[in-house]
Amino acid sequence: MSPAQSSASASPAPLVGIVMGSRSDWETMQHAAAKLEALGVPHEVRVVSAHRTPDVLFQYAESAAGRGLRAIVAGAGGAAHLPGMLASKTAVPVLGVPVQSKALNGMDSLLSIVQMPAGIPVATFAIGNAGAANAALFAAALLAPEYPAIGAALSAFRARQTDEVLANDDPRQ
Ligand code: RP5
Repeated sequence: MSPAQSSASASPAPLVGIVMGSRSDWETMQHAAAKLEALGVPHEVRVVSAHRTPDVLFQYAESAAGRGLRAIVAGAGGAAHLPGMLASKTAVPVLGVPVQSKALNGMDSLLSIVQMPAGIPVATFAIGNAGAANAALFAAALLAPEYPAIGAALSAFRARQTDEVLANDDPRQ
């Protein structure tokens, strides 16, 4: 599934924006899109680069609240400025996903995203696929009080997850 296909299937009225610094981040960020899709959370997916398309970044952040976005899941790798720059231009909560970089295994991404100065918060998740998935689950949790169907889908997901562990609790089998 490409970012464009995921975006098309999410219409109308996205509540969550998934953005990433490069198409190469999609391998990681598709795990966020898959979780939102599974929970029935309307979302959109875009490539927005802090370094290569800074004007698009500003436009995206400045229009986010007005377009109804309630959270932005932002993934980037290396000198990962995207989540912090988005957060500096919008009050919509930004959930940062450090993409696992080739050179430094994502430690550069993690530190770039997590070490925000006081005043502009970015909620930072784990490096890589787990972080992408958890950022989506967190966005769903933010929406759950206002959207009962999302809350119910989230509860069902967690119950299934628990049941799967309980049903397979002998690692030798
Ligand atoms: C960052 O640079 C992107 O978020 C990506 O993780 C990294 C490498 O980008 P590409 O060179 O693969 O486009 O801005």
